[in-house]
Amino acid sequence: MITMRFATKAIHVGEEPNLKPGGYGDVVVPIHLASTFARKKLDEPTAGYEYSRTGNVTRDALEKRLAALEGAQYALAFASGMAAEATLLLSILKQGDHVVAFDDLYGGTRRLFDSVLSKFGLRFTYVDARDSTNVERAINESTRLVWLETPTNPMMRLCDINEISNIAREKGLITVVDNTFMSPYFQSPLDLGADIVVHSTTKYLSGHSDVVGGAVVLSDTKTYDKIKFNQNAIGAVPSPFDCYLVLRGIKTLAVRMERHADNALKIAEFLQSHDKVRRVHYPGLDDHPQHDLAMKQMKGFGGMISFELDGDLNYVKDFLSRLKIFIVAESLGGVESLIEHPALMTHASIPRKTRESLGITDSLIRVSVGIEDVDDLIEDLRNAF
Ligand code: P1T
Repeated sequence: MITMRFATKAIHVGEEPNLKPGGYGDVVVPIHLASTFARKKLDEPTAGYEYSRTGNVTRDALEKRLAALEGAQYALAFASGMAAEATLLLSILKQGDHVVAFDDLYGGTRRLFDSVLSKFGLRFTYVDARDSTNVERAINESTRLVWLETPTNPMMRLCDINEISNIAREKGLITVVDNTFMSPYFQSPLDLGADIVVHSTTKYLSGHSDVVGGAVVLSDTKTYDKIKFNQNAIGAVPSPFDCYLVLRGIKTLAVRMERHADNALKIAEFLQSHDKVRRVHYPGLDDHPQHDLAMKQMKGFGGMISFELDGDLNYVKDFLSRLKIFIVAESLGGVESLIEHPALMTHASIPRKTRESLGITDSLIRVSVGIEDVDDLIEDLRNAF
């Protein structure tokens, strides 16, 4: 077997042409639409698949590729990032279990924890995980899991995956990292010591804002078996067409991520120099308080920036309405540049007080920098100021 580097795996793993007798040598995996699979005789097994909720050819190809990119044994694909998160936690936790989580998380993740899973007896404590000792101090005898996002959505804060995974492992806890913002191209949490990675494949992995999906990636067989059981039992699986779209998007992940990051650094520097901007949060800037950690644990700084405008909500609204290329919309990671207002959009479900204590004020804006010509993007921002 030839050793493949990242960009090669992103194109080939899971999609090897079948040149065995009966195979057609497809260069692109077929969108395998069958919901069910025939058996010759009741007591004879099927040819490998029974029912597409349980397993599907196109989904298998995607799961193989996702596992390869994160350097893992297994991946499980889901109908959304939230479906991946919910199925994961329902699979490995039980009533009374306690989770320590980074306080600055995607609003939907906090909503899942606080408004859904807490009703089933799971308990959550949020800490500022920029300081690993805050995580350590929050662990109690019921804690089973540590949940991290790094960089966080939307404040672009980092936590030390290796340091926190070591603390967790010593206490027998599982560490989960939501790697959506970096994608496997720029960050490899499992290599840094984490146990499980989750993704919203809606974002950089698919890359074109045309599909919603999620994934759980890991190497421990026992844990995989539990999640696999619940992937089928709960059933929040992606359609074969959605799997195809994510597989197709992943092929260009390496080149897209490079361009996202190049553009983002230039835009972050432009924003930093503008007198209508109070602060820019981008881990690639020298003055990001955790720039050194970013250099240590990430292979690039990604395409996400947040910044504080020097003005009130009305100025923010006017600024957004004057943009011509940036599209005002939730989500991120697509080829087109998106811009949004976390307090009124992605993080609106978090109570105002909590939001503001995290820094998600009315003047905070989040940008997902696309791969357009960066000079056009900068001109668009300049005109809108
Ligand atoms: O949207 P969905 O595919 O269900 O993924 C949820 C999710 C999980 N984790 C992170 C870090 C995310 O950013 C998201 C979704 N985020 C947005 C829609 C957003 O605009 O931030």
